[in-house]
Formats: sequence, structure tokens, C-alpha cells
Amino acid sequence: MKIDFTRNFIGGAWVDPVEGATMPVYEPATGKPFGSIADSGIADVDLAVVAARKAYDDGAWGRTTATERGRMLTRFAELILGNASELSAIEAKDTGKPKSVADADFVALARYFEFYGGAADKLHGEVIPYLNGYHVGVLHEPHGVTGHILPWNYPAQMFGRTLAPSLAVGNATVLKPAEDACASSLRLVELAAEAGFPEGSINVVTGKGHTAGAALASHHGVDFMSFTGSPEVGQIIQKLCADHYISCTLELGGKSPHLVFADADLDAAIPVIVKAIIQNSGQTCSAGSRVLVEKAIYDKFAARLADAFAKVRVGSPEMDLDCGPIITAKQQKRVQGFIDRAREDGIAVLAEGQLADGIAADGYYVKPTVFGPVPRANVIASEEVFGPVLTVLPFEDEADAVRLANATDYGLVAAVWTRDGARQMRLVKRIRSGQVFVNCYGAGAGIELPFGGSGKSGHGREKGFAALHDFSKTKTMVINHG
Ligand code: TXE
Repeated sequence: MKIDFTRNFIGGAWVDPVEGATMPVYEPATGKPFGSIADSGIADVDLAVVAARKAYDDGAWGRTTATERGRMLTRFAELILGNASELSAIEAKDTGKPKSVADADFVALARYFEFYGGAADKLHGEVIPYLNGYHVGVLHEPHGVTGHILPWNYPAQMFGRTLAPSLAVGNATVLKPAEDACASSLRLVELAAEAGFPEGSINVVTGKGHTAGAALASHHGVDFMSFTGSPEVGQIIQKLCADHYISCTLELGGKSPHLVFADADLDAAIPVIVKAIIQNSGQTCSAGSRVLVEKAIYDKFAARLADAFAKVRVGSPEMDLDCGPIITAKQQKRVQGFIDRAREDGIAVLAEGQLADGIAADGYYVKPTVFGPVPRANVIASEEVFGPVLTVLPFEDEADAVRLANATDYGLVAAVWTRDGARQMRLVKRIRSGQVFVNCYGAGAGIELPFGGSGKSGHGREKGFAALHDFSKTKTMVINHG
């Protein structure tokens, strides 16, 4: 495995952290350390931002055309696919993901670079008809240097989701991956250099959030921030950005509902509902973690859901089952805490998944659990667990379903399961959510589809052409040629 764990990638070269500090990284499947990373501080982040600034203002990167950038992105997509099995092995070890889930992440990552490679030279400006004798144009320009703070749940996919559109527009980038899962970012940045990205266009600095992450968001050389992580840290990032008058996108998770009506096709719905919560062990911002079911079919639905959920199996990455371990001991404790509290509150368990024989005793495993019926006021009905924990709540009628769907502070993704076309349209409009799916969920998580939330789920849009707009700024040009 050709990864240099303890150095940062700055200005096209591997650089030791200025203070020489490192920190261990742990394997979720065994709980054992398997390497170290640079524990970077303010000085390291400063070096990376200066390198990015130089690449943007005076370097080869700042002189690239949109077409050249598109070709680099496309070449990078090909290199990712060509190295997918090595990358996937790194990711599975670092995050505990089942092997086939890690494989799929790199297919998605390559698709990010392929999509934005094609889009790079298609972000066109506009001409606005105005006064006689004036020519008015609207240009979309890069911000300059963009900062990117990643979470640990989809390190590879997030690398593409946030960097590909920013690079397509022409920004120079500084990435701070999550300290709990950054191995793939360190390997990917090497491949990016091989694909032709010039020095300083992509810089990667590892380290803790409150040190390296905070240094990046507060650095005056950064012109725009992209953050994915917890709502609490999202607020900190937004405040740090406000201190130097820059804006940011925040992608902060959710408590996404499925609304299941009595006329729904349960054969189609139930496997999708199970997958939407167990995928990546529930550590997915768009996990479908609440099922709201019309009272008339509650008992039938609960019995069928329980049957399907009881078949969910949890194991190590090599066992390649439905779920892997949770990312860290801290997150495992948090998820298990939600499960224990719900049990103490007397909420019935509808079903549990099974832990495979032979998993390491010190691995960070939890048993996937479905609770129902969950009282509306219980914390597990409205707070994000970020684990394989599903809550089922009955509703009375359509108005009640909408009230319940909108009864959390989040608003990221929702699904409506009904055959009634008029109801489908009404609910798409009335549910507060960045994406609404009808008779499906995620639908392949298309990179073409704008994605993002409101409220505690954050703001700004990633994916699709929407991301190109967030990673650029609009300039109005007025020429008097009268
Ligand atoms: O996130 P943090 P944690 C949610 C999920 C999970 C909870 C806690 O509910 O249970 O967050 O996870 C960096 N300044 N999501 O504690 O701390 C940190 O180094 C600047 C949802 O791991 O927000 C890492 O790179 N940066 C989410 C990143 O923020 C800081 C995915 C995320 O870490 C910082 C992950 C600071 N002061 C967790 N503190 C999703 N939307 O998918 C931390 N960081």
C-alpha cells in the first residue's frame, strides 16, 4: 500500500508537519491502531493555503482553460477506476465498510470526476438586454481558494463530491479530511497529481477538527468553505467564515422520513426502507431513519418490516455482509446510548439484526435495531442517531403525516410511498426537504441530482450543476459602447 500516512500533501509534494506531531488511526473492525497521520496545526494549514493561493494567482493552475480542467478531471476518473481495488481495500480497512460497499464508493467517486469533467466547460455566462449602447454580461468566476472539511462516513465519495465541482470551476483547493478516516484522501491526491493536476491545485492537510479544521475555516486566504459534518461544528464553521466575510455550504445530516400510506406497494417499499437505514451501518446523512405509517396498515407493515430486518447481518469488511462496524469507539458508544435509552423508555423492539460469528470482540459493532411504535415526543423520534437504528411511528391521515414529517429541525431527504398521483404531488410540495422521492429512495444517489438541506441539515447545494454555482461567484459586466 503506497500511502505516506504522516505527511501532508502541499504544493505538489509530501511535507512533514511543521511541529512533527502525529496521531494514531484505528481499524473499526478490530479496534486496533494500524498507522499514524500528521496531527497538523495552524502553520501547516497556512502552508497549504499559501500554496493554493500561489497556484490560483500565479501558477499553472490559474492559467488552465475550462476544457483543460475538464480533461484532467476525466483522466483522474479513469485513474480512480484503474486503481479501484487498491483504493477500496484501503477504504474498507480505514472505515470498516463491507468490501462491496467500499467498491461502490469508488465507482461513485469516479463518476463525480467524470460528471464534472464533462461539465467544466459548460458553465456558461449570460448576456442581459439592457439600455441602448450598453453591453451587459454575467460571468461565473471561481472564488479563488476553497477550503473543504470532510466527514468520515464516505471519505472517498466526499472527496469527489466537494473537490470535483470546485476544481471544474477553477478554484485551488485545500482539503482537511476527517481524522478518523483519511487514508483514501492521501492516496487519491497522489493519483490526482498523476492525472495532471498541477502543484498547489489540490492540497491535503490531516489533523483534528478544532486545530487543523478551525485553522482552515478561519484562514483569511480562503475564499469559500465547504463543510460536511455535525450541526454543532457546522455552526462553528459558519461563525468562523462570518469573521472574514466568506460564505460556506453546510451539509449536516438529517432525520429523513418515509411516509407509507395504506395504498403503498409494500413489496417494493420494505426492501428499500431496510436498505435506506442499514446502508453504511446507518452512518449516512440521508439515511431513512424514520418510517411514518398510516395507522390502518401499521400492524401489517410492522410485521413485514420486522421479518425483513431480522435478516440483516453485521460483520467485518472481508465478510462483506449488510453492515460493518461503526467508525469509532466514541460513535459506537453514542449509537448504543440511543438504543439503550429507547429500551429504558420502554419502547418496543420490533426486530434486531444479527452479529456474525467471528467478529473481533474489540471491533466497534452494534446490533441494528427497529423500534416501534415510537412515541412522538421521544428523543429517538427526532434526533439523528447516525447508526443502524430505525423508528416507526403511526399517523392518522395525510395532514398528520405532513405534520409528523416536518416535525424535526432537519430537512434533507424524504420518501412518499403511495399509488395516489394527486397525493404524490401534494406531498412533494408540502414536505420540508431538499430531496423528495416518490415510490423510491435515493434512486442510485445520482451525482446529477442537486442535494442539500435546510434547517439543521444545513444549506447550499452539492451535486449536479447546482454545485458549480455554489463553487463560483457571479460577476456582472456593464460596458458602455454608446
Ligand atoms: O462530527 P464532526 P463527528 C453527525 C452525526 C454524528 C455526529 C458527530 O450525527 O453522530 O455528526 O460526528 C471536523 N472546526 N455527522 O463528531 O466533529 C472534523 O475534524 C473545524 C453527520 O465525527 O462534525 C471532521 O473533519 N472543523 C455527517 C469534520 O469536522 C472541525 C457526517 C466532521 O466532524 C471542528 C459526520 C472545528 N471546531 C457526522 N470540529 C453528515 N452530514 O453526513 C470537528 N471538525
